[in-house]
Amino acid sequence: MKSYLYLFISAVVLSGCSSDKSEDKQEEDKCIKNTPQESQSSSDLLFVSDFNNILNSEIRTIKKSEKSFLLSKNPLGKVDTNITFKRFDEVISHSPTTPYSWSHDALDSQRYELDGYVDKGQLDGYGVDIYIIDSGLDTNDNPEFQNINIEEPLNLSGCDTDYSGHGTAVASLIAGENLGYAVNSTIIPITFFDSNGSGKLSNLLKAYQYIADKVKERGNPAIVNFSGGSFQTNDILNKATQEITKLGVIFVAAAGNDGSTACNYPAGNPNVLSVSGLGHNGYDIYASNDFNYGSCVDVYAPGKDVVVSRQSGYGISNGTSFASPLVTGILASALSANVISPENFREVINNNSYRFINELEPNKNYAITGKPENWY
Ligand SMILES: [Ca+2]
Repeated sequence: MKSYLYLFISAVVLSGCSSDKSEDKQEEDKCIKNTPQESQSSSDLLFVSDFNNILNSEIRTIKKSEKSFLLSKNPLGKVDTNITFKRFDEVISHSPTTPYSWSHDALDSQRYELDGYVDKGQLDGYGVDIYIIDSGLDTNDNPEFQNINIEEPLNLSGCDTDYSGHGTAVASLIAGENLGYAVNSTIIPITFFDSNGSGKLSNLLKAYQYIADKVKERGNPAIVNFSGGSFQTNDILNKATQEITKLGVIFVAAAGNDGSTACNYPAGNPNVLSVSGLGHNGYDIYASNDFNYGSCVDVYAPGKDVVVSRQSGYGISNGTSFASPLVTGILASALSANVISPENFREVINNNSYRFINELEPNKNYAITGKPENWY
């Protein structure tokens, strides 16, 4: 089934994440002043018996005498839950230069050829829960989300809508009617980033706890997408990230837009599939020096000039923020069809994706394609 993307993005409307500085300031204040709701933690806590105690203090010293799951394996000193995580996007100020999204055009080819057509295949992610930790999801008057399945959203930022548009853009690449690869998956939005595009570790851990509880409760195959990160990490974040993936959850995160080999977290955690961005035509990995590369990257996907949903229309954005959800949507579709499992997905990606050879890491870096053999 082929569709020509020009047809559904002919009325491209570009708007940045922020249209008015003074309004942004008000929005930012409103989001930050609101007290985040408490974790929905049940008695079946994933992490520690005193997990909420950790969350309730920004910096807390855990005494060795305290019994906790984490402490038993990872003695902790000060837990800085004030670490700040940023979203990995760059707002593009120019209008689209192509009538269709090169990202989707490239992804239906095993070697990233651009033929002007988009084939998203037959799979749709049905039965898979996708947790999107981001800035929220605004579906109002948005043609991409008329039929989206949304359940059990969680708001940790206090923002009453997706002011930046980042989460909405990310969601469109996962489950948008035209832009998404998992249109029949169930989206569980977790509003984490405030209108300034940042969020604290304390809230990220709450998001993790919520995901853990819901995964156990719902019993569905699950994927997490986090298009953000921090250079800082600590034992509790590393352990919590690992615990999420131990539940059989595929965790996908953006590698970062620093143009370096440095690790952002949680992408840098070995349990997380770290996604970086490709430039135009798929070959130009380092074209803009924007995207991270090297050993902290597991897979590449289009991240430059990606058409995304912006408010009620479309726009173009850059960033590993957008490479990550492309991978998430494709993996959700493959997971739905039992083409991959949480145990073998890395191997399947390795064996089926287009491999880039470069001087830094021969035979290591590869790019996911939306249509590897036998995927659909
Ligand atoms: Ca194509």
